[in-house]
Amino acid sequence: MDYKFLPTTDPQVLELLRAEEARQKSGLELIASENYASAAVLETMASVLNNKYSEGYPGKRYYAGNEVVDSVESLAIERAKKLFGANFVNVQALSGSPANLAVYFALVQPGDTILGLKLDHGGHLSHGHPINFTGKTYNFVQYGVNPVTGRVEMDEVERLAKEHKPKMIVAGFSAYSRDFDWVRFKQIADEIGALTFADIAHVAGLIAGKAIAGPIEAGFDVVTTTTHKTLRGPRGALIFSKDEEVAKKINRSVFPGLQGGPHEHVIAAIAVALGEALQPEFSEYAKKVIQNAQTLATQLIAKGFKIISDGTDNHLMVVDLQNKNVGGKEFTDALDRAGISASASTIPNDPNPPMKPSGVRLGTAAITTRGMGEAEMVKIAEWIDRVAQNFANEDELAKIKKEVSQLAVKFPVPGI
Ligand code: DSN
Repeated sequence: MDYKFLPTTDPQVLELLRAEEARQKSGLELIASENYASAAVLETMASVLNNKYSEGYPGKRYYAGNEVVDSVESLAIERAKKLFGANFVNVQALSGSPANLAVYFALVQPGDTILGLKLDHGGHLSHGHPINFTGKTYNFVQYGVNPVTGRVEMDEVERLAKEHKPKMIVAGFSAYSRDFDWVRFKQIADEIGALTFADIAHVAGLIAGKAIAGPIEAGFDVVTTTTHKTLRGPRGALIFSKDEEVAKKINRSVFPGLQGGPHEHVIAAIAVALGEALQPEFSEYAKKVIQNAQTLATQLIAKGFKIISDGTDNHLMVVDLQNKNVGGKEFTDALDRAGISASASTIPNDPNPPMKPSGVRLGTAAITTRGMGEAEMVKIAEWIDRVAQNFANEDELAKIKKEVSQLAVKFPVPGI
């Protein structure tokens, strides 16, 4: 990236930025929640919009001088509505957890019963984990995956819904590789009069690219997403609402309920990313992400890796490492030393504690952005297998790191 002012203003920070650029260029990014924003998105975040306070919403601000900001935020809203086919959207939540918090704050009361997916079965902390604000504030009942199939069973969700009569059903995940049956979730919720809330942070780009179905078309009341995972934008969030009444409550919940001034430089960058996602090439990207994940999963299974649910319908997979005699943390540390970034992950009903989980989560959103395809997935599976067999062999890890770097530099990182 071209830095015009940092060389003189702050060479110390510049040096760190250059080191991170080198790391991103020479390594392989398999962290399922990460991606590379385009140069245009990065450039927009570095704009003068950073200088502006704009509490309120377009046309109704508490500070002067927001004519341009109003247009920026309205553009982001219109593009988000168009891309996802949504009726209402809030673009101000700072990221995924704050967006989810805004939904709960708007629509349920402390102590209300909510149904959500368990963290170690692929859910998110903000879907009711006992150590999270959500688990401490609301009465979460948690559904999980079937221990044999590794999939969410809708009959079990229905049973729990009818038994516990939650006020809200949360559908969504951060480590689950199969399609969610949004339509059935909505049917179950309608039968008991529950609100439907979907968290599509991981798969928003795949839904936007029409590679998989989404909850908005299934009629969910409210849907949140981050904007930086498969959607490939800056770090931010969107909250979609079906009805005006819900949308008003969400807006009040975000501001003044939980946040002050929105980050309009990020909102402008969200508009840019949404503009990119509205282009036909983005659909191709979304499909390719899934193809790559499926190729990687097939290759790993052929090498004896056990993937939860035996495959993937999206960009990610959770690998159960118990038959490889290496823990998730040990393995991701070894992958890191071989130039491959991944995140350790719990597996359903993990016998080990969260700090020493038994699995690893892998994703293909970032490597697909770099233009990698089937041949690279085959190679990556080979390296992952070699790391598993040599996780304590520093010479072999260094050798793999060199090979990884030789391949990675052939695929440019956007924005660098
Ligand atoms: N940190 C994100 C992830 O890795 O899935 C979720 O918050």
